[in-house]
Amino acid sequence: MNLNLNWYPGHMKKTSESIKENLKKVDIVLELIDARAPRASENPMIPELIGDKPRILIFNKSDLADPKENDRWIAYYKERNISVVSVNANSGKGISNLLDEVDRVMEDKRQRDRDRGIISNQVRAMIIGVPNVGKSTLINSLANRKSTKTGNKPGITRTNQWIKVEDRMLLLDTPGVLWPKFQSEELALNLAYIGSIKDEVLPKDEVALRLIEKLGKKYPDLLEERFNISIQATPLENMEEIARKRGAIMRGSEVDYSRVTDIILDEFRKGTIGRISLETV
Ligand SMILES: Nc1nc2c(ncn2[C@@H]2O[C@H](COP(=O)(O)OP(=O)(O)OP(=O)(O)O)[C@@H](O)[C@H]2O)c(=O)[nH]1
Ligand SMILES: [Mg+2]
Repeated sequence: MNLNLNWYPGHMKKTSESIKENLKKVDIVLELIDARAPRASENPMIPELIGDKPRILIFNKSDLADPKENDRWIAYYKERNISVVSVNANSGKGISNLLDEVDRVMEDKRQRDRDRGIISNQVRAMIIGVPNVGKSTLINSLANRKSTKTGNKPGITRTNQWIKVEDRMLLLDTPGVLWPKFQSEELALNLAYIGSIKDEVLPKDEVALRLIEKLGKKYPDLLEERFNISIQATPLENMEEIARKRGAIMRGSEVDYSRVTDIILDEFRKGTIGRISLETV
């Protein structure tokens, strides 16, 4: 498939450059990754960019991920002494754990501040992550009000914005950022499945076909159950079977590939096919 691996819109390049600038203004980095695809959604440039600034890795959309795989990933990062929490920014599940973790990670700096006579307990945190991962939703959840715009497609947040959470936190919402080169086609596809890459720049029907191929191998039972099909020999046959079951058929009984593509991507992204992890430890 001809998925453009070097796709890199201008506003995202700018954002990536501004990460460095923003870092000077904050105490801590909260990096959101998608629990369904932690490897694809972690920005490989961040460790280098942030230097010794503390970072917490936040597994968001954990409600959509396979719980067993999610636990394995969390354990994997903890074993490597990487600070990590699992949340659902929509419902607020895990938010209190996140606040505890922020306190824990910030304790050293607070002590140093107190020693120097500074008594502010305010934490300035920068929220980063790939487009559509839930950054603005998490901020609204932390602030307990709708302070930033959210939406179920990438590219909603356009500029940086500070949001105050009582007196305890100052959060910097940032536009989602992708990196200049995806490490592999598989990881790029995972970003496409979870909705971090604008559909308009994707060969959408091929992406849906590859998703069906992947789910047919990893989660055949979920596919069969959701679409009321029996797994066929090829992904294309599965896709066509789904189209027939859902009435995505044009005049002359031809499969409407564009409609079945939308059904597959939409239902995967909403989690209606089931709780699915695209990557294993
Ligand atoms: N199921 C589920 N959906 C979530 C969760 N967090 C966010 N969402 C949904 O994901 C979509 C994107 O959320 P946003 O908060 O706009 O994402 P963002 O990272 O700010 O996106 P950009 O500003 O475009 O970079 C919205 O439809 C949210 O409702 C979550 O934990 N679980
Ligand atoms: Mg946003």
